[in-house]
Amino acid sequence: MRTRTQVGIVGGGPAGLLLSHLLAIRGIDSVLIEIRSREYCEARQRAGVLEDGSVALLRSAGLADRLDRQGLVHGGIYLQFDGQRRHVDFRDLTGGRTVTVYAQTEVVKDLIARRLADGGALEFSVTDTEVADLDTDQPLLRYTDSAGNRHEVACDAIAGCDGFHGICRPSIPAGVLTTWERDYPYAWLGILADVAPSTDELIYAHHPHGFALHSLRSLSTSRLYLQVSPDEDIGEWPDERIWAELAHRFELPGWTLKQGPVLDKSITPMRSFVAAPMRYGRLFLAGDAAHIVPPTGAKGLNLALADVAVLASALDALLHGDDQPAAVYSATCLQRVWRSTHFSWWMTTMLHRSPGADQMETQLQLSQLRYVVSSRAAATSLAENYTGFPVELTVESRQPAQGAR
Ligand code: RFL
Ligand code: PHB
Repeated sequence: MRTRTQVGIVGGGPAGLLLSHLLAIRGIDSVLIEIRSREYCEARQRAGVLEDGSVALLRSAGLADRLDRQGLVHGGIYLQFDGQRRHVDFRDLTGGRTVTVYAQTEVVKDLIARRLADGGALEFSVTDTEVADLDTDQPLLRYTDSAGNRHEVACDAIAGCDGFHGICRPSIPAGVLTTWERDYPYAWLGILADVAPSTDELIYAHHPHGFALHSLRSLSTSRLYLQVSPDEDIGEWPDERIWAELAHRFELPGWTLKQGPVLDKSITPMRSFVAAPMRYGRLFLAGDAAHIVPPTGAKGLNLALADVAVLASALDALLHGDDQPAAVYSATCLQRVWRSTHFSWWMTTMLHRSPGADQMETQLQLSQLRYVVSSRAAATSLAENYTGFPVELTVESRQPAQGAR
């Protein structure tokens, strides 16, 4: 089956879904394809923290009704180390900036519901995705739908929003991309638990046994993480062992960790990765397809949303004959990407214990943590990076140009 659209979007994660909406409000057609089922995408446990700028972006795109009702605004985090738990007050340090705890699963549900309500073309459970003719004005997107029909969609541009393991980045000819990569010698074991959080704001804990994070999903659901080895067998971690280790790493006199049924359990490797440029011909990469950060800085989802805010404007201009914003798309995004890559690396290396770490490494980490909680300048730097930088969004809709469809 041969069809046509303006923008072919590969991947139905936050980047691809938001892009399809931002294009639609500009009057631009898209077809979005996703290898997983809708149910799988809506249940996949991932991020939980939205920067101020991401919330403003979703709000200005008309997507924040439920986020504004159910999101939990947090004005800081706790850093725990050396037997103390210290608050970093974002509001005070940044002139009122905050983050919002609202799960990626909820962002994805809101985006899918809105695209379907608006008649958007979303195809779940596709197979054999291919992109071709990327260096022409008419790149092709091919896939097989869930009923087994093969499709070829002629596009004006393709957005590769298919995550780190997708097919878009590998479709770029060898030699075009420069990549930078760092694997960390640890992973996170994450649980979702049916229990009220034991804290009012997130706790990032440095501990001789390794890092631990207490996050949350709602006032009745907690999300907790433990640093483990990258080759850890999850079978070795029955719920009781997880709770005991969490209680140990968060231990503080007069404070107890509430425990409850574990609803989900998984291990995530930690990696920093950047590929540049984020464009080849008429293929534009966005989100995890182009870059990965370790989750310690809570940046991955926010970067994905910021990329597509820039991309939507760039594609709008491109389809109306103005190449300039598309020409600077990659450079514009990479500034934010590298800032978040550095911040995530910094948070990660300050808080995790490297296997075989010596006393020198531990003392350097503890000195840095003491500095962050005692110097207003150092705390402000953490707060400014954590709450994030503004995302530019120009949602002026244009009339489709002659022949643009
Ligand atoms: P996604 O979400 O990976 O979506 C890509 C989609 O593409 C599909 N796909 C394909 N579709 C069609 N054809 C193909 N050939 C395809 N190949 C793949 C996939 O099925 C998938 O649906 O990428 P996107 O949209 O760029 O979004 C990125 C975010 O998901 C990611 O950066 C964050 O989850 C990272 N992250 C966090 N980010 C934050 O901003 N704050 C956090 O608090 C935070 N915590 C986390 C995190 C990631 C974690 N894990 C599991 C990696 C915590 C964890 C534990
Ligand atoms: C989460 O809630 O999943 C979460 C929060 C903060 C992080 C990473 C993950 O830094």
